[in-house]
Amino acid sequence: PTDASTRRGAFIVFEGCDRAGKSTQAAKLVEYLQKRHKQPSLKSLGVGVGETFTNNLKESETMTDKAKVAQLWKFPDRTTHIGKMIDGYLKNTKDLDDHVVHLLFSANRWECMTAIKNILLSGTTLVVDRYAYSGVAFSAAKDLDINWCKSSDIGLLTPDIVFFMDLEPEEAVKRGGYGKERYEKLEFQKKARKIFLDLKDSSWKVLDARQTIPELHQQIFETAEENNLII
Ligand code: FDM
Ligand code: MG
Repeated sequence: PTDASTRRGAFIVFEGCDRAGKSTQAAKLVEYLQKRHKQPSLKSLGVGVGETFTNNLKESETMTDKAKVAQLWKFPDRTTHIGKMIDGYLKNTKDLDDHVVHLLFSANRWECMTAIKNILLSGTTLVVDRYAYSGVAFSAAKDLDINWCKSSDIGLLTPDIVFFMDLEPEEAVKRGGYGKERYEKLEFQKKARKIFLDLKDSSWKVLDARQTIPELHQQIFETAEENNLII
């Protein structure tokens, strides 16, 4: 039996190329975790055996409670000072050296590490849309040395599981095409996907992202459950 009050939250990452469905599935997983989470019953707390109680939580309390169960995060986090520099680069309003951009993406993770650690330790599960694998795949796709790319992320918290949403970039293009951001180009995405697949380790679950949204969602929560990541 698991106990939300003593157990740390799970660190779940979604990775993949653009338009593979990461954001959709990450949001659906968070919603699933929040809905399926059961409040400890009053009885189990040793109160009023045999009596009935009504749940009179206000909407605001329910929201706070949901955020305590699971939260959705995303990298790059474009809201920080570093994130704003990254955003300008991706939107082509600012040019930066490839090495500098790589280090900014990495620093954007580092600046969140204390917060992430504390949230996990408080028992909240984090579902994170992109992480250090994206950092390596997209920078190495520009022919930066792969070991140099990996080095700035050494020491970051390791995810419990990585769902890699695998989709051929040719298929991704058919999904309404890419936007206008710097990396949203077919040849570049193909290069990044190859590098992603070389980064696969034992924490990875590679999903065929051509499946429907409900099919993928089911595979994802079942896999999370099998891996004991759901409280
Ligand atoms: N990206 C994302 C990187 O190049 N390095 C990183 O470390 C991360 C987290 O940023 F093309 C790339 C991947 C993508 C772009 O990401 C913006 P979103 O998920 O589309 O916002
Ligand atoms: Mg994008």
